[in-house]
Amino acid sequence: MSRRMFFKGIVIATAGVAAACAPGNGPIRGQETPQGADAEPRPLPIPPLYTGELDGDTRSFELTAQKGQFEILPGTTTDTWGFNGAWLGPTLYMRRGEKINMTVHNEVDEPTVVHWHGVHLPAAADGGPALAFNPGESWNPTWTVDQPASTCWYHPHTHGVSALHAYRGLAGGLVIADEAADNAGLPSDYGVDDIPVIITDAKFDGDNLDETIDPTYGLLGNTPVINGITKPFFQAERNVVRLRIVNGATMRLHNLSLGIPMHVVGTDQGLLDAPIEVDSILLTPGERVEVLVDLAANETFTLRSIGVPNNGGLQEGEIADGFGLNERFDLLELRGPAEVTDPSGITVNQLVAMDTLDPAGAVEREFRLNGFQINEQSMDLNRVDFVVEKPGPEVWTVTNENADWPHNFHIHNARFQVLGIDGGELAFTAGWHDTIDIPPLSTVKLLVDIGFYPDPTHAYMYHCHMLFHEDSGMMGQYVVAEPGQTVELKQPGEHGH
Ligand SMILES: [Cu+2]
Repeated sequence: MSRRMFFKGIVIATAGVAAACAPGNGPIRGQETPQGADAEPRPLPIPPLYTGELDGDTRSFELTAQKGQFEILPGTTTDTWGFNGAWLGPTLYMRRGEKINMTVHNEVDEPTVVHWHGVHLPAAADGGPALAFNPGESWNPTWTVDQPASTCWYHPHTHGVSALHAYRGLAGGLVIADEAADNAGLPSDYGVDDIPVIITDAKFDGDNLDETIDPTYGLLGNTPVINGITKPFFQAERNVVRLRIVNGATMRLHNLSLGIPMHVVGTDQGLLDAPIEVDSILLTPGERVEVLVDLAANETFTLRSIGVPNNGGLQEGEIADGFGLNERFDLLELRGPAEVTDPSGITVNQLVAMDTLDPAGAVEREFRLNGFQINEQSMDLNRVDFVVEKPGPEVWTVTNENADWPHNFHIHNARFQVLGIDGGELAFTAGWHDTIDIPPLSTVKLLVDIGFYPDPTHAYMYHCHMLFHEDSGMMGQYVVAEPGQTVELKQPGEHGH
């Protein structure tokens, strides 16, 4: 089932990138050129599909965070981090109902931890910052898969350095499958017509990753990287192809277009009831989307980042440029098959029966995002912001109080639907999400479904997923406990790695 494409590096001299940095003063990155843009396209690497070891209904995985070297740019060897390899990680495959036995080894030289982004699971397995573990140690989280089929992903969550660890390459896809999705009639031949597209970015200092964190914009790479390399192409064998797109960039918002209609079949938290046709779709950091595309034979299509409309709602165009909202990139060339394999094109009408939730009687909570804080507070590993004491829906109202900063919002161990937005616009709100754009000066109302795994000793996070904001304190934590349970968080070092 698994298939890996190998490629040969092509040595091309890369054009130097003008350093437009004015320290402390917010460089304007809008004019920078991605490195490797002049190189010949290389075949898209497909991360190996890792199905683990299945024993009865228990699926076991082993991941090692390690250091390596990788040719992100053709002809340039760059020091990187990866899971089970030099850079990025395998695509984990698991099915609803299975017990997961995960072992993670830390072979990098800093404490790290892995968060299973989008997965509903006990807090002790969630991979929040309190669970970071040291080099040479291992961590063994376990859980039972109990959520609809979806495209999730995994990345580090070590407090203060989440962005840096993800940027160095610690990120991978995670596919949850179930029977309803098996029967939805979607392309599902991994690497053939079911293609992971993990978007990250990089900037380079000589051969190596430039890890300079800008005080305004964070780690915003000027060079888009798809499944680990710059400027890839994918040669399709079939004309109808499913793309599972992950925005794994630490700070960059991507408004994606292919020049032909894309049929959205799934969002962060699973499949829609029916496809929705779009010309473009905005993915903020952490978000995923599954789309079907119909590639005409012998034609070439380019997945592009076409810039966020209307400066993403920011008041100042110059600041929007600094956040890269007006930059355009060619991300991935999709080459149609030699001949049409599915002459009727995209024919899927009905996908799954999407879960619904009644907001009646929901607990209400309010979150105000401002600077690097939520509700005037910075992340504190010792503070529990609230306790969820009963299963059932909650209504969360999330406001971006900044006129000139983009933010988004991610909730661990949860899925939500968008009930509405005031003071801004969200182009696509259908389906279940776990991460959503909160445009400047807007208030987004969410109907939240939290996984109920009571444990008064471990917390779940909610935060802005622009990772520089999260690392700088824009994060809070909640605990799920039975009513009356005494909440007392275990401290780092008490987790028994
Ligand atoms: Cu933010």
